[in-house]
Amino acid sequence: MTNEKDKQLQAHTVDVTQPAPLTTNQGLKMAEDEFTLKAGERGPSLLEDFHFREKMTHFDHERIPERIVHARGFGAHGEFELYEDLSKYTKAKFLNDTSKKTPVFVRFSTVAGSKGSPETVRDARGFATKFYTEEGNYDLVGNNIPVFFIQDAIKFPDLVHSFKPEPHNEIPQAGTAHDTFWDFFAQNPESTHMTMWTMSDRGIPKSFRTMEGFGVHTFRLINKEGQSHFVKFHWKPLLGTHSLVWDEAQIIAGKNIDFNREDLYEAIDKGDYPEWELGLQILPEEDEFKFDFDILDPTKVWPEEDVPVQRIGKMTLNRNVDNVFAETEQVMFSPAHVVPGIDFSNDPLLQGRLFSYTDTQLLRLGGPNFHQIPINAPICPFANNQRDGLHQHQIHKGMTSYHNNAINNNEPHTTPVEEGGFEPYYERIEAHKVRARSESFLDHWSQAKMFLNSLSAPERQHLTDAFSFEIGKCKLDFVKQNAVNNLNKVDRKLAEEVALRVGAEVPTADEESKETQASKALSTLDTVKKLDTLSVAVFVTADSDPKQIESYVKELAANKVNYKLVSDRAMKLGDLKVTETFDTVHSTLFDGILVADAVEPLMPPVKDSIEAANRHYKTIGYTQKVGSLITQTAVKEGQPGIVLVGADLKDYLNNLVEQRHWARKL
Ligand code: HDE
Repeated sequence: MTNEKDKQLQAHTVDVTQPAPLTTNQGLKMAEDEFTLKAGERGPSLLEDFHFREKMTHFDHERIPERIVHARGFGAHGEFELYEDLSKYTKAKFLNDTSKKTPVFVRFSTVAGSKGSPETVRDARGFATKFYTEEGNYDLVGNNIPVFFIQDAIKFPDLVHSFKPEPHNEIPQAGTAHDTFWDFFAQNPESTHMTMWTMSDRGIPKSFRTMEGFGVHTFRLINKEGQSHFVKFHWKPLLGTHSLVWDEAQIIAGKNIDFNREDLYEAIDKGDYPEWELGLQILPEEDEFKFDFDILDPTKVWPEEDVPVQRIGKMTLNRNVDNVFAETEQVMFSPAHVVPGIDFSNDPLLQGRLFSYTDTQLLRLGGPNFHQIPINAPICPFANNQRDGLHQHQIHKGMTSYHNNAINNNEPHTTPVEEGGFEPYYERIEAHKVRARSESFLDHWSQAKMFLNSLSAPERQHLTDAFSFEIGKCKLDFVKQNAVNNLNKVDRKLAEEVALRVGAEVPTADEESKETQASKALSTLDTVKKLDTLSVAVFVTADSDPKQIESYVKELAANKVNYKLVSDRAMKLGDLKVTETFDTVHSTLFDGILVADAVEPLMPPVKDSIEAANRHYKTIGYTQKVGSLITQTAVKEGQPGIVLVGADLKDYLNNLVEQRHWARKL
């Protein structure tokens, strides 16, 4: 299936699998590409060698600056379909016509790490979507966390400097577990709410496919009559929201640094297309001041109980990129890319973002013509009087390149609003010029407490563990103390426990937020749970009965569960292929394990895989044959998710679908 964007990209695609003579960039066919031109076989190389110089110069310039944040990312193509006409709220055409599919490109990312960093670090994740609409590109440049660390864009460089590796030794890579971040946290307590999220399970998503996405800011929807509604955007994954556990995330960072991209790539490659529903929280203008927080404050959520999320469409990612550099690395997103019917609020963080994203591309993509790069180009025509610049690909024919010209009948012309021209929302502003924060932005702790109130017991335990790990990694005692003191303003018990674990004083003052509200939507305990695309490692030996193993894997496949056969060596088992070994994989890379056979005594990596699955609360199936071996490990028979498997996997699958068995006693 090809959509308009695919066709446009195909026009720029070179199929390097086809036979073709090797040429220079000038089209000269070369007879030799292995040796430089030399004076004699053992002699010095000659400057005349234009082929060598061209090849080496190109290679020397193959890298571009990585993104200052969100450097480590992975993308895919797809489409968006609308469930219902939203013209009541917005005139954006892609949100009015349910018969149309809008091509999209999505890039997921971690924030702090550099381009080659592991993917399972604790961090927020970027979730940036470009809709190629008939009215121009609309970018929803969001994260997997609905709030942000700061309230004003001018603090972004400070925030980023605090969480990036410390400048004197470039340690640590891709993480906030160090002094400068926790110093920022304590000195800038508006970061408290988002930090609760990053320390929760949301900071270590299992897969891009199992993350929610959020536009974070309040935006506006504008209809044909010019009426405005405030809106927050959500992406809801149809596979549910699932996370790793911290010990597992750390192991995967070593075992498979590409864990998340591989998962996305393989799912799309197999045709298991990931899907998200687009949700809107819509608020009439007159309700702007109805809440005990300011709706312009990006450190606040609109509780879903107060403003329900309406699911209005579905996005499906159905095509991997052909070339990661050309597409995923060169794509650029900007929250300033809107279409008529979508507009900005006065959120001071959003306002600053409207500048930063284009600015950064001038360096990263090398000049002002980055919109002409195929992945960035709109699918609708675009024309204006901008000219020249580095990497200009268009040949502008004609004399004029200025607006208000008579020579060319003042083309290109502007478009009246009624015919689809964009004009900003007609908002009345009357104010003094100030550098200040609104008083309505000052409560930094109530929603952090609401988040805590909303977590289930295991989620809360993970959060406490994460704070203890991260603050515990700080070297400066006063930084630890200040961080704990700030936590005390959220919740006394949390501050006490963390203080104890990191060696700080338990704060004496009772300053904790008195917020009692909880919001069910903030917990992931009752998320969607499906067997589809879960993965199982089936442990076998050379002596396994191929018929029995075949029947197991057939049952897994029939339930849409992915599996790999794992043994001490790669081999054939009847008609089955054992592709993985205990050298190449580990239980952390799967949702569950099924120990169909094992050799006594258990080899250390086998035992380690079984015990890791156990302490990561995963489903462990074992056959009668290996029952006695299981007791040689830390696994306790009869605990939740520890399943004795017979001829079929019914019971095993009923457990697997739960994904984690938090009630298991370790
Ligand atoms: Fe970004 N952000 N950001 N950000 N952001 C960038 O743009 C910035 C913020 C987000 O996959 C940069 O092209 C400022 C919030 C994503 O290419 C940069 C501020 C949210 C991505 C930039 C913010 C985001 C970026 C780096 C505060 C969630 C990756 C390279 C005012 C709603 C997009 C680039 C991709 C990338 C600036 C805050 C999400 C430097 C100044 C809030 C998903 O321009």
